[in-house]
Amino acid sequence: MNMLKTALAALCMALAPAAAQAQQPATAPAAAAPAAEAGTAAENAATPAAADNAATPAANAEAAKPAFPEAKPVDGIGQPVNGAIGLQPQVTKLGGEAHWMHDYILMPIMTIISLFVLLLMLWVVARYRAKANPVPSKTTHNTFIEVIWTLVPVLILVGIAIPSISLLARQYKPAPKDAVTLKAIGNQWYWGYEYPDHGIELTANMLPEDEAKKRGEPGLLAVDNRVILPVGVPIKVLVTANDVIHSWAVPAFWIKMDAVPGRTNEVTFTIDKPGVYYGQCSELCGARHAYMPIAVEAVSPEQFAAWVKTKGGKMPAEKAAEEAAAAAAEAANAANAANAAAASNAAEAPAANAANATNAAAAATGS
Ligand SMILES: [Cu+2]
Repeated sequence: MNMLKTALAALCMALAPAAAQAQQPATAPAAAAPAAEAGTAAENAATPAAADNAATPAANAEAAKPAFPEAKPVDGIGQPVNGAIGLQPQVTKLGGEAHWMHDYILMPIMTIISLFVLLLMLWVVARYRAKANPVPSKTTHNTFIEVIWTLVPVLILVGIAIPSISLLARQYKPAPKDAVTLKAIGNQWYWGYEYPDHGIELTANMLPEDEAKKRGEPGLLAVDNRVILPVGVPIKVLVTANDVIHSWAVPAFWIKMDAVPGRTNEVTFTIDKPGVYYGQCSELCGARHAYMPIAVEAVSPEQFAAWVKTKGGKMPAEKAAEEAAAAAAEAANAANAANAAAASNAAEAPAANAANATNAAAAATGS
């Protein structure tokens, strides 16, 4: 009996680590994702080489090397700087306006009000202390001062609200029809991306510190698959999540949008300058919240089209042209079929007439 108990205990202990591992479902998709991505990368790398013989030197390189050369990030652009204060340089028009409003309207107003209140308090403390002012005034109301201290803050707030609300409204203006659509999907703990109009999907996992350093990228911000977007074209980002609330945020674009499971949030911006811009998940989403960075590389529209090709995707115009060609071919086939049917009908008609005549003759003879 004791032997049996010991054996059972040993078995339980042996199974325990396996059970513990089975309780971490989040590790599995995250680990599976890079593997799946590697498969896609290999396929994608194979496609252009097979498609046209005039392949770029990059496509001739081993499959592990990306077919699309990644740009090097520039220090102080699109990434934080040690010891810096203030906001990152903005590369979107609305970001530039918001940055200007922060620096030249909000900060001066805040500074003036804080200093004014501080000086007022210091003056009151000094001037009306018990020693300097032994017989305090019994005044309880002063209508003029009360009107001033109500009216002035109201005017300041209205003055801030007018440009602020108009800026906010422009930030949430729906994207134009020709916008490039990117879908960003938050997962514990990586970002998935889709380009629904181009037929591209990718996942972005953080690069290990040493690998990031090797590539000349900042640690904790570099990813294995960057999001590539064209400059000068409106971008529509649809943000959602698969598990918990995340947030897709890129400071250089002035963008921070919550990624909520079961809901799609939309945000629009136009990037003005090519470059590499980093961001991070900005909603506390779990143990590895700090390790799901965002890296966007903005390139010229021509380079973007080339990248779409290396990923096995198609530009919407190309897709539309192909669809139109297919529809035209189908219409031509239908027309051919109709002609053939008409021709065979025409051939059958005299025969039918002859048969009818024979029948009529037989009937006449019969009667
Ligand atoms: Cu997150």
